[in-house]
Amino acid sequence: MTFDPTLYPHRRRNPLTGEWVQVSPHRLQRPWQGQVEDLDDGVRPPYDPTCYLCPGNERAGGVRNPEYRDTFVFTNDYAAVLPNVPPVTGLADAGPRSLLRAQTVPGTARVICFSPRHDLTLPEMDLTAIVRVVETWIEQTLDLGRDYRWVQLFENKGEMMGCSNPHPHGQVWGIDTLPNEPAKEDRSQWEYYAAEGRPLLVDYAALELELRERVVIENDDWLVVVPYWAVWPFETLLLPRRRHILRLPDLQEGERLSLAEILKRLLTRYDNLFHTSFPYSMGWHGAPYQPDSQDHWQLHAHFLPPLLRSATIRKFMVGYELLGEAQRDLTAEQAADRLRRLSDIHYKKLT
Ligand code: H2U
Ligand code: ZN
Repeated sequence: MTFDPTLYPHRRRNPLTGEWVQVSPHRLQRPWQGQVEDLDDGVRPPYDPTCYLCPGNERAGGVRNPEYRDTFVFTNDYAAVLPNVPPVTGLADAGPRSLLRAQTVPGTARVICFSPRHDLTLPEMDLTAIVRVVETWIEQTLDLGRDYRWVQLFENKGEMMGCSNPHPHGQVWGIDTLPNEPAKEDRSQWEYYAAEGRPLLVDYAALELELRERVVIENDDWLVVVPYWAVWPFETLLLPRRRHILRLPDLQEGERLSLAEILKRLLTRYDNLFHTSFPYSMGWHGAPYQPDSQDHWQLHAHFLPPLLRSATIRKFMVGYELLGEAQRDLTAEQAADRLRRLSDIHYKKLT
């Protein structure tokens, strides 16, 4: 027997987190009689008088949105983190009481409306409008990076991902500590940099460009791959193609434009995969704002979509995933191949 990754179960290691994922490609043929998600692909109006994100409408708490024309950012009316909180008291350094450990983390949570249009999503917006979203991400990173160590930009898209409103929007949180995922990535990138003298993700991008087994799309500045260690069926990683870039504000003007271009192409392919407005959580990871050198970091974005086989069948993270480790059926190479074969023209434009 010789090892064939498309036939035999195996584990792959995520070098960014140190975690392993179980890959079980032989399971792909199993029948599905479980949950089928409802489709939420109804046509929406460009303006919805009941939407709390549309221009001119009133939000919970009574504040009225301005008549904004491109992007609009406001402090979350139900912010999960707050700038001023008293320190936790009554902590013990040792003994059983030290098992009850807590910390206060000052933070700010904001909502970013991507467009005044209630009926659009990022892939359906034109390039100029997507560049404006990129610029807003940059402005927010600069602004919150002055006060906080970590700036987390993210978007939850689709009801399946718990998104509360179809109006195109994302969020940004500034917090004063590294959350779990960036903390793992910080450590792994630091260890690799210490051992190899080059940033982990700079080397990884070069390797994927050489192997070409998991590349989905690329342009002059950016690369999208299904990472070797992907957990979600159609998970992707968006990386600078060659240049070492610490954070979004370090992008040159041309890179902002090419970023908008590759985002539009990637998200269009996602929509085209199952002819649906593709749900996902996405987010940016860049170097933390801390005084010491952050050269081990490389800017990147994760796209984590739940869908597995159709617009209505999702991957569940349950059982073994929750209690053992993450598991997938389709290999990263097979997923990249599916995404690579799709068109850059949105399916809604073809009919
Ligand atoms: P989602 O990205 O998960 O859809 O969250 C949207 C946020 O919008 C959510 O965190 C906030 C919610 O607290 N929100 C407001 O700030 N004001 C409102 O009037 C309603 C929702
Ligand atoms: Zn709206």
